[in-house]
Amino acid sequence: MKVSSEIFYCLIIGLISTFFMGSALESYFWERFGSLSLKNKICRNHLLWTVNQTRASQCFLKCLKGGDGCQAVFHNGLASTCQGHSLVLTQLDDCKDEVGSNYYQKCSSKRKKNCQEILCSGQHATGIYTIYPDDVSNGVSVRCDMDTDGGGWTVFQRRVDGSVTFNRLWTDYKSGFGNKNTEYWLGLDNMHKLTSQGNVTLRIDLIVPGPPQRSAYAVYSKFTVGNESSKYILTVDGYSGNAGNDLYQHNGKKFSTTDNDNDELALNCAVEWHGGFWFKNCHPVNLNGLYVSAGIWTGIIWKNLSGPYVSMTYTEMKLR
Ligand SMILES: [Ca+2]
Repeated sequence: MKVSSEIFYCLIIGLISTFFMGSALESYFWERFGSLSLKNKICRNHLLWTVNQTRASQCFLKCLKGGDGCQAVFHNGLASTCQGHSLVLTQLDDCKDEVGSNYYQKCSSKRKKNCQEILCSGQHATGIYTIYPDDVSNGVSVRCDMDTDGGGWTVFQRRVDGSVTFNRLWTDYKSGFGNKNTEYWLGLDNMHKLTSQGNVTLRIDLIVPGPPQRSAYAVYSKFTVGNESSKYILTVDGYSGNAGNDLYQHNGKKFSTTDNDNDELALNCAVEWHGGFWFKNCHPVNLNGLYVSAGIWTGIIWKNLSGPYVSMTYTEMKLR
């Protein structure tokens, strides 16, 4: 009964929204948010308005018609309340229990640009999906992390077992390489497309070998990768996490590979440290170094966690 009512909402709201949105020619459906436990919760994050409304379909319509940036709603049929929110919630900040409340986000029926939109379409399993980073490109196969902090993360760098070499030339880093099921690099051109439309968060998950083995993460609320003529310049800011803010020292740096030296060292950092990265005069962070190297600074380095000697055994860099 629950499923059929959601399909009903999908069809009806799709038709109604096409009617009301007119020239936009875009329809929407509504996805009950699955990855976070927001059932029987209500949250104040990004709250736009609250109205009395018994029916979920009317609550969706108010959000669609408002022209106020409404992206998601909390609806409580028991309490007859409808709240519009300007952003899709991904963290359980400022939330409290409220029996009968459900959270829904507005999902576009267009081609999915990233893993957040894949998640919104109701696909909640971590795995390999096809996304369309802009209107002109063909589909790109990517790994989506649907588990970490609400999911919807487009993974663009992954090291797990050393099966793929990251000591590669400019054209490989530009276009991407590796295997999405094990280790891969999505490619700088795609990373530029995925970050050039603003409001992108970077997350990095790491495992530091033991004993005892431990995990750590860093989040940057601002993240962009420039285009090729800027040498894919890196912008990161707004750190949070427990790994340390080491990557901020790479903010504003150009990408370098063994055959394309754009760093601030007389030598080429990519040659010295065996992989492409946004080097300055080398690195507190080098996640494309040699897998589990025993050398000094040659491994997969996050200085605050590893110092120069310890190489991470697992990395994922992802955006949302
Ligand atoms: Ca240099």
